[in-house]
Amino acid sequence: MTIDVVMPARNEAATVAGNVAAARGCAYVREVIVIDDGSTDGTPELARAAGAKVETIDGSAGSKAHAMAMGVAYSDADAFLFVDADCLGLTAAHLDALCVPFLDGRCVMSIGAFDYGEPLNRIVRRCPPLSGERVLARWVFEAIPTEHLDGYTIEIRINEVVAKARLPVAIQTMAGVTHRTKRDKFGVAEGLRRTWWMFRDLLKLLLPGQVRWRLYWYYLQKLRVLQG
Ligand SMILES: Nc1nc2c(ncn2[C@@H]2O[C@H](COP(=O)(O)OP(=O)(O)O)[C@@H](O)[C@H]2O)c(=O)[nH]1
Ligand SMILES: [Mg+2]
Repeated sequence: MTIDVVMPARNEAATVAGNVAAARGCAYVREVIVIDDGSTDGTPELARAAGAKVETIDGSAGSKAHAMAMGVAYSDADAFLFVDADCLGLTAAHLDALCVPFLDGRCVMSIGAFDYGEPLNRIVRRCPPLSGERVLARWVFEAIPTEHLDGYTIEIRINEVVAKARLPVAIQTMAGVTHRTKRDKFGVAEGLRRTWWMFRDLLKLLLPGQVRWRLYWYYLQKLRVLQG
């Protein structure tokens, strides 16, 4: 079973090298592929210097979802470990721990949640997971219809494929891991605006004809929460 890391990155100069290093240190990873998309801050150069293979998308209609699809298309791996380029505190040990239940065959997708502290983590582990840090079989990603590859909703679309097939997912909190928030990256006003856009896109998924509510029930029934 080969696993490649796909790391979508747009203007993540502050954190990309550290996350590439963590990904390269993961014992189960073959290659780290960074998909850059119009970065203007040296992100691709920093990623390459840290040992990643870097592909740059030349297109203005990009999104994180399209970058992920591009990474999958570039690679012939059996499975993908998606890692955001803006994580803080992420180490190879966190990624090893994500891969183990997946490689053991305990789940078709293994997710790492950010550490919000207890008791919040217990709740977060049971919410519809939005975390970008996850390892999954190639077929899961390829089962997402092309028209569902869109911005901030990609994680929910991945969940949808797995829940529809009634397959188990494992989730664990990655101790000490968070990310640079939109506020950190863009300042208060622009950060709030972008956070609103994200929630707006996610709320649209609740409209009729989008993601069915009952899939969350199927997801919960098959969920393996590794830390209780
Ligand atoms: N290549 C590419 N990466 C993107 C794009 N949008 C976001 N990303 C990356 O995807 C990851 C998650 O995006 P982020 O904005 O942090 O989303 P959030 O964690 O939900 O706030 C980060 O590594 C971003 O740099 C994009 O349009 N193209
Ligand atoms: Mg982020």
